[in-house]
Amino acid sequence: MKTKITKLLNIEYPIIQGGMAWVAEHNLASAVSNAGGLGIIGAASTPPDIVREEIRKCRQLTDKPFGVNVMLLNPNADEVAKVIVQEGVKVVTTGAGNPAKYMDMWKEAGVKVIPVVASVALARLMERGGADAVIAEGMESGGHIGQTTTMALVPQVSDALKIPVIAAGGIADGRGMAAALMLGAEAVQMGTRFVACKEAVVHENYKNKIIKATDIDSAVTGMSTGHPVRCLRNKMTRIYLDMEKKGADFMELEKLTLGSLKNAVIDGDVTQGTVMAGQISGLIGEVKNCRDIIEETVNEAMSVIKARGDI
Ligand code: TUI
Repeated sequence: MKTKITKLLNIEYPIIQGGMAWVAEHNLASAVSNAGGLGIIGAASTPPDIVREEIRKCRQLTDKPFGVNVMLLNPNADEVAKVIVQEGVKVVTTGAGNPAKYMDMWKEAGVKVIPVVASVALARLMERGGADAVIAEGMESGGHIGQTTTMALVPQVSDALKIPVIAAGGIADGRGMAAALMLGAEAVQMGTRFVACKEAVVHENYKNKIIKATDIDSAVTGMSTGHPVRCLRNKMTRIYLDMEKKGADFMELEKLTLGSLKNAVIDGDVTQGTVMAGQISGLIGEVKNCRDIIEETVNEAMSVIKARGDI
């Protein structure tokens, strides 16, 4: 399966792994890259020196291309942006903001820049600023989200841009991948699917919560604060949504989730912790290894595209 994205990134399959906070470390990123996709180290709020170590450890485990995701709400983002250049990382994805101020530095260093966008307006701005591709992420995704669905966002961003578009949000198998390609995408990014994978260094309670989830088990917290975050329903989301309904202020709500993603991912507290995951969790029924996820997704995408061609 060759697309503009496999050529741009020099990868075998047009599948990119989401840069999930606490989850996307060197073991997962190298496993995805070794299986022919693009693995991503999620810098999230990791200290810059640890990001540097993660990059070096990833390099020891793979000689294939991999990238780093910069979460732009992170106060350390300026330093992480420089570490990427210093370490010679070839691909960067960004999330939760506008990466314009880093664009010149990255382009001069020959880094391929792929911002996550949740609107056509930001996608256009990124293309004008020199982005090599964009990831159009729908609100089906886990974690920090925009307001538009993948189904509506991807064709509108594809029409608006000349650079390739990668679809994200609600994709976990070959049918989702095929649909994304039909909407104009040249690749897909999957997050939740790679959380429930063997190589992800994630507490088994977290993986099991995804495996057991149904279609209606996610909720969006933080609509009132301007930081909407999709996660699986639990005691934390019930209390959070109740407090939001009663008009709790931002700082009060923040206290409830301080350190709560780490508590869920590392310590396995999936009751009071934050279990970020997308709406597609209900489709994920088994923990699989990265290679099987990638190969099954690509094979299924190709076979459904062929089968539907006969309609
Ligand atoms: O970034 C993500 N997903 C994330 S980041 C994250 S870490 C976090 N932890 C606790 C609370 C909040 C965040 C967890 N999940 N996805 C990429 C993404 N970017 N989705 C949506 C956007 C986005 C939204 C608006 C990008 C840009 C934007 O507008 C920026 C602007 O300034 O115009």
